[in-house]
Amino acid sequence: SSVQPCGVSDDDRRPPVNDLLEVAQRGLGAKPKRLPSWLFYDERGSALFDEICEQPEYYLTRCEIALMTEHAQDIADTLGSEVRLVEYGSGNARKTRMLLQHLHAPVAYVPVEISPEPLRQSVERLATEFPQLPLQPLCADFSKPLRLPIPPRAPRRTVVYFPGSTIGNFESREAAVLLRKMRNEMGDAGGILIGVDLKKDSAVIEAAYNDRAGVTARFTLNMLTRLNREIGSNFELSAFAHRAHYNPMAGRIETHIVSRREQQVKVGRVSVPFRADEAIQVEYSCKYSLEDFAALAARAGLAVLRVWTDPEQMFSVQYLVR
Ligand code: AVJ
Repeated sequence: SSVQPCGVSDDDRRPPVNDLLEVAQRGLGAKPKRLPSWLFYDERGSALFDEICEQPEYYLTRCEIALMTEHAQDIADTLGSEVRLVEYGSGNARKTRMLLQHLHAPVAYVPVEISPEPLRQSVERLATEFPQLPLQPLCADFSKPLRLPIPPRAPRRTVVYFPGSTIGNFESREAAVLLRKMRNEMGDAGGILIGVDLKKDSAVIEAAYNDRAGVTARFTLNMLTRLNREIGSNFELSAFAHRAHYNPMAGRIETHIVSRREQQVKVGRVSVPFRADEAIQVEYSCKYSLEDFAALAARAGLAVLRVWTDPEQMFSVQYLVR
């Protein structure tokens, strides 16, 4: 229910103003300590995430790209012609190009991304690849109310594209709230095309978040590097560790930054005490069965119209409508 004050930024391509110091102090003052996962995605964090996607253990991206490749035509036909595509958390927009290549007479593409540099780069590349397609980038936090740009002509429908199983980063209550927000933005005739990671052997899931090359560990700890740079905190990187465990009861990976010893960290004027082995909770990655996800969609007033999945049911791409 937080309403964005109007006129905060005249230029919607600029990143939203977030008081990082306040966010960090609030999270580190909570019990247990936690920091929001969107803090991962500064420029280096976004690059590290791209590197995670190339790790052999991180099956999500490979599975989703395979699904998008195999079913591109069917998906485009399901979305129909003259679509305005709004992508939440577009990053490098790799899967999007596969979709855009097959869409019938798309009206506009609106990438919504909190990290300005990846947004700028992906728009630059898409502009050369799709010279006919109006691009309307929006640098914003997609969990806040969005002011979508006015489309160049009236679309037949607005489709929100939310790939990558990013929905998994939200606990079920927030996930339902976010889906309902998308439902409002897409309007009566619209739809949501969403990537959803599925429940499977927990060893396979855990390996995906503990790659051998240690890229995920670097990605996790980069959050502290970012805070040190942007708010002048003094986290000592070697005194913290990455930890990701699958919680089978909750059906999710729970990622923590763990203090290797008792220590104090300066965060602005505040000195934050850590016990040895004390953890900061930084990310959930929820996994769903197809039934679980249909129930979640229903809570948001949405129905699952189509599901595309692989024979092993590793991952799914789903189309939701009112
Ligand atoms: C981009 C949120 C889908 O949770 O799998 C990857 C982020 N974190 N490895 C995920 C992530 C650690 C990723 N999402």
